[in-house]
Amino acid sequence: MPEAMVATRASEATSSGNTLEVDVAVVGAGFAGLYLLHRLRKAGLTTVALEEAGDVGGTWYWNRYPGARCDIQTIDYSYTFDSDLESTWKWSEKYATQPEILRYLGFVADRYELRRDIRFGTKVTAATWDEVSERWQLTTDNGAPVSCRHYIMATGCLSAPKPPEIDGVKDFKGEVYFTGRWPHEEVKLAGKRVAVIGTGSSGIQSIPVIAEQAAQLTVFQRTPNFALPAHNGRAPADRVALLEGDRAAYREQARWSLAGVPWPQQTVVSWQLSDAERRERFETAWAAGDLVYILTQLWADQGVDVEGNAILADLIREKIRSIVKDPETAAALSPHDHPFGAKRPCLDTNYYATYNRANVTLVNVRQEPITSITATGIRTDKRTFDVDVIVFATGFDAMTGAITAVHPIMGRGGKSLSDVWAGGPQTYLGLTVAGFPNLFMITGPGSPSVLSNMVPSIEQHVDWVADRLMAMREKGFTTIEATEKAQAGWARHMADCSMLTLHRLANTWYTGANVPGKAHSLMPYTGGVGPYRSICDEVVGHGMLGFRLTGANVAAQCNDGEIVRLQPDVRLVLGMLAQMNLPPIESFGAQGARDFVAEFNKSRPAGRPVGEVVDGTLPGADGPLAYRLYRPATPGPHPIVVYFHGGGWVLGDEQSDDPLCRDMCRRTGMIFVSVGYRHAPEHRFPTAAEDSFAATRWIAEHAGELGGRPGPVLVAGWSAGGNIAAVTCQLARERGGPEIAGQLLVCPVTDCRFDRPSYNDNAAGYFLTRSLMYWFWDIYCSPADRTDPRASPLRGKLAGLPPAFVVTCEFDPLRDEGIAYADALAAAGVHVERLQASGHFHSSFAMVDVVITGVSGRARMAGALRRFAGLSEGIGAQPAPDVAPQEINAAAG
Ligand code: N01
Repeated sequence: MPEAMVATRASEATSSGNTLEVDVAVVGAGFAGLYLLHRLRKAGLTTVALEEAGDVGGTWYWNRYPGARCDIQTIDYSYTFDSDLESTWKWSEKYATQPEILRYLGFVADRYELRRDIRFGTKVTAATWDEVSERWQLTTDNGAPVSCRHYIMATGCLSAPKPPEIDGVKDFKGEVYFTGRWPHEEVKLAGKRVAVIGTGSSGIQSIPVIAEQAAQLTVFQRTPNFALPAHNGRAPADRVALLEGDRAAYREQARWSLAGVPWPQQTVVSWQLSDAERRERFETAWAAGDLVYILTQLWADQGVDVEGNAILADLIREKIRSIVKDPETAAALSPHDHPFGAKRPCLDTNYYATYNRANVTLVNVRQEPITSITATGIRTDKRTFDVDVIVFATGFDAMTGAITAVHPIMGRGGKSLSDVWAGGPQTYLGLTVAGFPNLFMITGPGSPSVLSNMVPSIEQHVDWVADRLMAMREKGFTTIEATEKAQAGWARHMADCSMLTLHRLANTWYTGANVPGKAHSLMPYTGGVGPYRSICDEVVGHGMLGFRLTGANVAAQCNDGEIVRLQPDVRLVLGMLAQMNLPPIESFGAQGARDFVAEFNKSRPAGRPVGEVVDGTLPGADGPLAYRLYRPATPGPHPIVVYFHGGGWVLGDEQSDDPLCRDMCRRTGMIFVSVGYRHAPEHRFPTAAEDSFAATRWIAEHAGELGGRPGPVLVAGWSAGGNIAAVTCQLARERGGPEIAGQLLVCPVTDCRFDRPSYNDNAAGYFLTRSLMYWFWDIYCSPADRTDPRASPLRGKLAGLPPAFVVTCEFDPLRDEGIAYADALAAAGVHVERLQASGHFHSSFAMVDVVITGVSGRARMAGALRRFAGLSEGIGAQPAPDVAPQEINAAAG
């Protein structure tokens, strides 16, 4: 049916006594509520929307403050479900004003005749799940109660204004306005003394406009925010051309992008660019006036790494200083307490320049706290400001407030949603909550919502929910409810995702920190719009994984489980590898596999800068061996870590784990010397082990010449390199040195047995396969030699070995032999520390800057190496700059 024809469908709600009976009740008539009404009507479900406001618009109905605009380009901030609608409506500006967006939503409501199913001026006062009828019973403050099979909160994320939390508001005799509840009639500010409290998006948009009207404007700022010039005007020709060139492709790209706007994934990292190149990229972004662009397109590490982020933050602060004439005011306006993007940045028109006006004063509330509001104005602990008008731009009880603050929602067993969420929101997919059957949320906590372009996210949610309701009806199911297990799995996945970005490092409304007493948790999903969409699709593909479905005349269905067990970035990497459909590495033969790996490594991000990289050769057991030395930028001499690369004794060389060696050199503040030991099949067992032992001895004896600290060395290795590191420790103990202070074994090969569960559980699909391991073993070592401790160190004598840090990954065939080695070392009295990395695969920690969630693990490895080296609190023992202290502690616990 053409979308426009849906309007003609009759709404067939029935009444039972005084109660309106519908299939679905929706709260809210903003972007989400309107599209829901349309989709559900199209599906033939009777629906009513209950809306507190007097008309459609949702957030755009209430937020009418001066200067209110959208800050995602409006061509992207539009419905996409009906191409006719898209071609009928033309936006007049790059960033539409609030009145224009409200007109658009009114136009949509008219076009699909949605108002006839909306009860305006109606607040739901309670929603209760009735176990007997399996329906939600709603009471309202206006009109008949409503009984519905499904209840959908389309209440938005930012619709419950936060109380100002400042004493004395009631005493103020002047005018008081809240940006989130701005009056519909004209507010006259001309000639008045106005105070604005708050410098988030609402404050930053309204301050320049208010400054032009008011006689005097005083801005009370608690936390400075990053703001970028919008450069509003007509929509940029290049974006419009892209959209109009292939509208369907443009929209589809947005749906699978990270932020819901079709920009490509940036791959160049900050340290690959010169200062001049970074500045040029920044100036382009500053001139573009596009939040999503600057947040995603400058360099790949800006949103995930504090150092990459700090470069950008410095450039923005430089801009602030160049615009604001008074240096003290410029300093007060410059944010230093959060990474750029971790708190919602703003888009402005003349915001910073406004502080050059003679009638504008900035009050830094951090230095001069507001103590009270009096009858005549605002008092700080230093001064009193008499004003005629106070504007509160103090924000919202975000995400959860929009749902729990609206009315009590009582689920199964009379449990209230507010109680269930007292410790922070728990959801499955951000769409549903265990214990609350047939309740859905659109853009709820746990969905990408506010970290995305809201409109495509809303469309995805609505489509997913509407499709589920239709599928349930077809199969005769009447209830749907998330399981506790699925919900707990989603919480874990959310926590994993929170490590991807820097949002966790700031106190913001994303984390609930803006509301006193609110539980602290990062509420929006940080894994991205496209990945989220694919997860929702997978839930369906796996037979509604994590949902229990029941119906009177059909057998109940519950495919319980967790939808994502991999770390989010591991999932992406493995998904990309699966799409490449590569032949098994072992099918290339040894040289072919080496060529393949060399080629593959070219596409990975470059390693980070260290103080110095030196290539050289050292005498091995049987001729010279190449090595690569990584020296920290800090003054030496540094302890030395002898490193052995991975590659199954067949592949790789002293340079092939370059990003990992650089990263660990930076984190530990130690020299890493990566040894180019010889490989099979040209040099089979025990060459790799003997070369590595000889190299370690030589490095220990020549530590001073290498610029290292004389004395014991440490060893480290990944995969087969972990095997070699473990063997080197055993040989050093047996052969009278060198002295080794500690060993770091990352996913090591420790034994020639293949019957441990991880060899079966993770036999295929996680890059390192069982058959590839068989191949490596066959090339390296004859079956007769495999039980030699130089091949299987688990079979060696373990007492008296240096302290060890053993890393194992959940989705690795080698997981259990690594754990077995750690167990055996501990049983032999060796000091052992472990990291059993859940959701990670064999290559997680080696894929530096691709698997971002490996950061905290590498920080722990570095901390262990420093301790083993006897170093006092230092780089590694302190939280790495990109890991919050509580995460280190949690990980260590
Ligand atoms: O709210 P906010 P907002 N004393 O929470 C300060 C979206 N939006 O309405 O940072 C003194 O960001 C508070 O200080 P601090 C957008 O997603 C979009 O501006 O908590 N100050 C902060 O400065 C945005 O992020 C558009 O220390 C107090 C400010 O008030 C979200 O809505 C436009 C205080 C609140 O900032 C919320 O924005 C507008 C107190 N007691 C909004 N309490 C678009 O353009 C709070 N503050 C699409």
